Amino acid sequence: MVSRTFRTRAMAATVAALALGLAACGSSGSGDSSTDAASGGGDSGDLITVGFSQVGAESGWRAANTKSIQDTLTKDNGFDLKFSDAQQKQENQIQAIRSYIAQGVDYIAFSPVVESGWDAVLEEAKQANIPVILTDRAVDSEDTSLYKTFIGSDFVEEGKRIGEWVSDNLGTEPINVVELQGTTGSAPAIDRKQGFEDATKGNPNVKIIASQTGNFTRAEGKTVMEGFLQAYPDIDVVYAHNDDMGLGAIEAIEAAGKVPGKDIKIVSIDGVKDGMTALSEGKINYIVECNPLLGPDLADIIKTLQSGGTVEPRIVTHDDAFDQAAATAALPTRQY
Ligand code: GZL
Repeated sequence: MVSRTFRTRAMAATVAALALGLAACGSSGSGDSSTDAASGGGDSGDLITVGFSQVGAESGWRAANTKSIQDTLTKDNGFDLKFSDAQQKQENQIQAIRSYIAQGVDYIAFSPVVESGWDAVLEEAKQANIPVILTDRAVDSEDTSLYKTFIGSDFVEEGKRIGEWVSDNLGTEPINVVELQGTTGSAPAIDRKQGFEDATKGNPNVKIIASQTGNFTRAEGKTVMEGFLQAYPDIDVVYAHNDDMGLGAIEAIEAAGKVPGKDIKIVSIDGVKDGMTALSEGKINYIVECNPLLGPDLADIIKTLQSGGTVEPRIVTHDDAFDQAAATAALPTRQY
């Protein structure tokens, strides 16, 4: 399948070749008025300075996403990466973005911990002529000129795929579902909930009896699941918005003397190694992947813009889905 990402890469390669040609003629390849390249930007010589504000280190997915970005935006690849961890606090991300603006970086990229509250700081970046790239999560700003592109998965689709599998495979009889939501106000939490509801609303057998945030962490997923087990004696399915909360739910279910994957089915999203291992062991029943390896695409996007090219406003990364057999087959070669 030729993903949009592949198309971006092909376009970047073409534009980069053109830029090299122009450079050979003594031009910096600055391109036309559509160029978003901010000249200079710090004391990094020919390196492209990029300020990246990461959500935090809350999950296995986030660790893989951070590694992909740090392994790709290296000096050898032409980048000077300034990286910050916001510990899942929006105020820390806003502070980091303002710091990057003050440093005069060439580009700012970030994964917004929540959808709202970004217009002011993104307007400051725009006034400073620093292009912004959204990775992983979206913002709800009406003004799409505040950022160059949003690259990440389609979270509504992920929730729908989970809901369709639950409806088709478990919803043949009445089932009580408890939902471990991601971080309140975050795009993945909002959209994964919506997608699941859209996919299951036509099946009267599927009933969501409780829904609460576990903030995408294993510990909080376990705590919330312990509460659910206390409050609801007849839980059939756990819908976890990410593997880490699903793994926390496994701990709670086992502590309650029940068998995860059998007494209580679990479905989740991400496809990180620990989640896929639990799936291959039958403790989780189905996983929809959310590809965290966004580093190469981010590098392609920046190089395309730096060479005077333009990129699509929305780049959707490809996600696969796994049952137990598929997880067992995929594990030996998984990159994360
Ligand atoms: C999704 C990403 C989510 C993951 C979680 O793209 O933002 O945040 O699903 C992570 O594991 O914490």
